[in-house]
Amino acid sequence: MKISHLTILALFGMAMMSPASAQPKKPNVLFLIADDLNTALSGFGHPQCKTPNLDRLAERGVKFENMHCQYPVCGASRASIMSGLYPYTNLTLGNEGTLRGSMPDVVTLSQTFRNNGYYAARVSKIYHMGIPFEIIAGTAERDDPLSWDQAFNIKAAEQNAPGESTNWSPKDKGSQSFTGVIATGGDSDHADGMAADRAIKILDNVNDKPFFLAVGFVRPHVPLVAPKKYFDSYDRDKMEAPVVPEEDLDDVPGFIRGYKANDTTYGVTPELHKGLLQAYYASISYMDAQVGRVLDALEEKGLADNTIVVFSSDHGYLLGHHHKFQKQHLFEEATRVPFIISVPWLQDQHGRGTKKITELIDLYPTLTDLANLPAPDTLHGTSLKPLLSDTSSSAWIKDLAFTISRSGGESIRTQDYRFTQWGFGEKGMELYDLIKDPGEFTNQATNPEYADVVKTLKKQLLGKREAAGFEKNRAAIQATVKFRKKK
Ligand SMILES: [Ca+2]
Repeated sequence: MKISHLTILALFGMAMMSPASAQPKKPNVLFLIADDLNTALSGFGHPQCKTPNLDRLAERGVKFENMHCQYPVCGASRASIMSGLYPYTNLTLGNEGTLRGSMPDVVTLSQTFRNNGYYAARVSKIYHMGIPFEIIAGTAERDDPLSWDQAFNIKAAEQNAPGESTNWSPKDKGSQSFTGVIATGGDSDHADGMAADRAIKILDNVNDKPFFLAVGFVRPHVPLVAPKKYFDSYDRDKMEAPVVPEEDLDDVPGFIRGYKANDTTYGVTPELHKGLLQAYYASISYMDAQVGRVLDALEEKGLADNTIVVFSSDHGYLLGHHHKFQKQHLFEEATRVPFIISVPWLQDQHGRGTKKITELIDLYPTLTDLANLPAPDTLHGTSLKPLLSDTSSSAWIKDLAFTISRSGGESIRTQDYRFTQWGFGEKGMELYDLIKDPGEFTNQATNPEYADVVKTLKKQLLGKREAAGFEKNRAAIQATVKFRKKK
């Protein structure tokens, strides 16, 4: 049969007109997660921190600007993401133990992909790893082997890397202090560069089998180690600390008031604060550059059009907000995380953001939905897919995010309020009116004008924790939660 020039031209024309990428039958997944990263991304409106590569990803994806973790500490949050379950059900309540140890039959996110013909691989920290110890040792003791076909640990010097080291929080002399290292050497001489190298090597070797590749970056978790050029991109003197009313903590329940407070735990002066922020942002920019290297590799290998890319963090982080630092708090800066999902064949909303309330447990059903895989019917989350096609979709009905923490802390975040209780309701409450007080500075829990709001939100919180598995597992939960000892 003779094919005419016209036919060829017509076929060529059709190929040119077809969308840049059609929905692949078995899309790949690249899941990137940073450690202890709050929403300090330039693409999320941060005025000082620079994240050009994540911003580039956001331009070809959707930003979730009201995404909250389920527990603002590494181990519990990661177990929640990977199981798709609230911590009250998966019983990973902190950094102790393993997900599989508390739920032997759990089918994790990547395990579902494995069970459906995917190659699943882990690079560095996906489940909890103690940082810096486990990077120095090259281990991942709380990993879940059933989640992966292959797993690669990273071994780096961390705070022992050569360079100029400073502890910006002199009252904390331990491994979780804000120690920054202006490191000598290049990207690949330190942990996140090594993780990117490994991820790129894996992408070099993927064959026809679809993949689920999870890459865990450990910055900006302390120690804040990054090559010098990333420190040089920030002028230390110009770093701006959060503006916090002096009396902010006066109305916080006494039970939790001093927890990780600057004056008792860190000793960060205004001058030291600038150095601390420079080190945190330098670590983010270093991590961001490694994300960029992996994204470039995806493009170069022709995999970008059929790979879903997700970027997030395990929880937020306080940097002097509320005169406190780090994690396990139940303020917005600790529960909220950056979240970007790029689906190449769903392009209409690319570059947009959504302020709809979403939770990290929504990731699991989203990815199985996008890949057309069967998900366990026990998952607690909801597929975000409607928001990927319409960022203001009325089909999205989730109206609160549920986050728990140490000391029986339980918090719900609605569009208008945050309501928190401590000691499972016995150690005080906080209510913040986010419309009038987005900084969460004035606790309205005992203000009579808000009595009805407290009543409604308390009822919602109790309903949510019941749905999350509280009553069923009450004894186990209360045994695991350590109350802060009164001094
Ligand atoms: Ca306050």
